[in-house]
Amino acid sequence: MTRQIIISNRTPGTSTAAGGLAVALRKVLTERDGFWFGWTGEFAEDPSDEAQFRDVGGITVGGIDLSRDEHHAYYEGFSNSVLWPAFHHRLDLTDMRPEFYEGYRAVNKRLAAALAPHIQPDDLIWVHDYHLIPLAEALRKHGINNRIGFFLHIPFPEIETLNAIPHHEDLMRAFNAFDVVGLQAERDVATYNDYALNARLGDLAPSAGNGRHAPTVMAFPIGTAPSGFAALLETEQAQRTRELVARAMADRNLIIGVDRLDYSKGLPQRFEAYEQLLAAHRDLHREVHFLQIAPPSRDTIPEYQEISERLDLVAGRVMGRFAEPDWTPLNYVKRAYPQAALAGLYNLAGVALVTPLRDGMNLVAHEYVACQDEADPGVLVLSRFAGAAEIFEDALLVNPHDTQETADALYTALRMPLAERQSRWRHLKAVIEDYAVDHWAQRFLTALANDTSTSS
Ligand code: GDG
Repeated sequence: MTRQIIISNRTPGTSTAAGGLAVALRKVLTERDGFWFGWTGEFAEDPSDEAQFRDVGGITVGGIDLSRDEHHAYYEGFSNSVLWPAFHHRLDLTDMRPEFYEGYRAVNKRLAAALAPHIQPDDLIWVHDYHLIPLAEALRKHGINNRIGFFLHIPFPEIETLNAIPHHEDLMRAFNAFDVVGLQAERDVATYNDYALNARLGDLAPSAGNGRHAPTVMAFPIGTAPSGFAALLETEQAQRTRELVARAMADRNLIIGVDRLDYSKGLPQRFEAYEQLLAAHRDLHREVHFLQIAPPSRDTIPEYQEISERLDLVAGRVMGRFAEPDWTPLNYVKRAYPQAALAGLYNLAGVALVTPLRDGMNLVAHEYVACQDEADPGVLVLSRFAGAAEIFEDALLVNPHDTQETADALYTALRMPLAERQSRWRHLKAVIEDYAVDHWAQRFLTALANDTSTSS
């Protein structure tokens, strides 16, 4: 029987909050034999190359520990100080130290060496995200000829930006060792193909001698688990959160934002757009409230501390300018909330502001749609630069750099008649169901299983 192997930087731990992605991938593993593999999440001074396997809630999870130096170069370094900013159009925030790429390659090589002995000839291998681009190439060196797929959760960069990444040809050549490369959006596939053509990636492909062809590159837009969110809305936690916040809000209309505190999410611009809205529309004072939930993320990296401080300043300015003793226009919390509490808040909010400067997909947009009631649905204001914009035609699409445009869309959303809200929401609801995360997993795995680009 074909087994399924899933590989990602972090593996699910016993305490991992069950996000849609984790749930969908776990489901894949409960339906077939196989295991999940990656970094254990543990540090060791002199880590062993032997993979450790254990049972985590009924699925098998394997991995290796890393040394702190390895982790620094591979994770904070090349993955999150080069690839993440560059792939999100922020070359100015990169830190391109040569040892980062070496460390990144070395960790991928160690993961491959630890994994290779556990692979059987019919196993399907699915690798996730930018931390692991060289993994298939490293596995091939161990004689692994299995079908290997890759899914990139973040956007694919513009060509000129990609060209500015040291070793970009070496990195891009590593894609050729996969059979299927899945990207979030058609825009990403178009850029990948352009790069491949311009850089003559075909020429960079490992020679025909090893019998491999260029990978199949396709868009597989990821989604959420709409029925999971519907079920969360029924929980006591969701209902209690909704009630408490509704009471505090009186009859004000809630605008919500939920984002990891990351510079790609456009939070300062979003706060400025809200500031412009309040400056232009006195009629909205005391009538609206903006709640931004922004759990800290990767806060050992200086650029993440900077965005956090910048946001404190903008939030303080908006408060100082517009707050009244009996009205706070803005509530900004740097903390994570349980998913059920989020569901309750999504349900209460009349508008979701999802305005990243660039985003692979953006699952918050899907989650917000999943949590609306047909009788009184809210409006989604969405960045054109999120992958989600390709599938959510019925959102109000904005350029998040243009804070005036965002402020105008916000006003339109707050004043939108019920019939239009319902009609837009019905279309959006159909879209999130179409792209539900388990369909996404099935589509990818079907493409991987049927792929014929590997001649054996
Ligand atoms: C990457 C890509 C792509 C947020 N705050 C809390 C919380 N969250 C959850 C949300 C949502 C997830 O985190 C964020 O997902 P996004 O898709 O918005 O963004 P990234 O984290 O950047 O994800 C992105 C995604 O991968 C999947 O491929 O869509 O483009 O960048 O699920 O709900 N969850 C809880 N408490 C919080 O306070 N429980």
